[in-house]
Amino acid sequence: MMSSTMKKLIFFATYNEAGNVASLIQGIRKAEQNADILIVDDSSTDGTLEILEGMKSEALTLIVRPSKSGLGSAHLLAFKYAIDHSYDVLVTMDGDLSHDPADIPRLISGVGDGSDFVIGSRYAPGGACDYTGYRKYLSLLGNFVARQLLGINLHEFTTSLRAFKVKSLEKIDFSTIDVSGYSFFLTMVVRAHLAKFKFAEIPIHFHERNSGASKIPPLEIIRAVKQLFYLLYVKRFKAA
Ligand SMILES: Nc1nc2c(ncn2[C@@H]2O[C@H](COP(=O)(O)OP(=O)(O)OP(=O)(O)O)[C@@H](O)[C@H]2O)c(=O)[nH]1
Ligand SMILES: [Mg+2]
Repeated sequence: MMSSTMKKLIFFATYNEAGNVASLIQGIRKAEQNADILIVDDSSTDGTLEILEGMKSEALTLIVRPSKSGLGSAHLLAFKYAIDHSYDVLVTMDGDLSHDPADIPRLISGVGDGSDFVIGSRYAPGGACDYTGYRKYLSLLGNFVARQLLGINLHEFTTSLRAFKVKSLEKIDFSTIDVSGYSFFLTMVVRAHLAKFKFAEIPIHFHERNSGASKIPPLEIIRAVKQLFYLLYVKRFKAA
């Protein structure tokens, strides 16, 4: 399908991103004039909501949940919203300007060219990640180990900058996906692999969050390792 005729939805989740959302929305509007935007905010307390309310338009939908309910469940809500509103393509990203909205058209083209799942990849040739210190090595190692253990030929499993063909998302049974942690992004790759999705990796440059604080709980890494072994079991012994 031609990128220009597709009905497009760009999604990101926010929790206390007051320093980032206005430029992010402007960046998305500049990169994709004909796309709708969906934001799921979990009752931010730093003024994010007031900024979002001020930027609302027919093309920008804001869903506010009553309390912080996790990133995975926010992404799942976006999948369902895209399916229910008959979008052709869904782009997901972070709300802290780590992902460059200028990359969106390249991701959407990947879906236009026939992929079901296009991954914005820091570790594919040509990609880059601005993490420093232990986070740099943790992220590199995590993605390397996932590739080796799972035997899925991708370089990036964990970042949220992705484009989906919405029709293909309908094939996944979301009721059996654990959305409680950040390993949701890894889980989605494995489930899409089992559902025989066609993948594409597009190199991206991942920036440090622009402003505000990280929401990853430090214990998340242990949960992610646990989930990786669980997924290994799922991949070996179960069908999608
Ligand atoms: N609605 C909602 N958004 C969340 C929640 N947790 C994180 N987010 C948003 O999800 C995006 C990614 O979260 P981050 O804390 O930046 O996670 P990260 O990018 O892996 O970590 P950093 O590199 O430290 O920024 C950001 O836009 C957050 O505001 C949540 O529970 N609910
Ligand atoms: Mg971030």
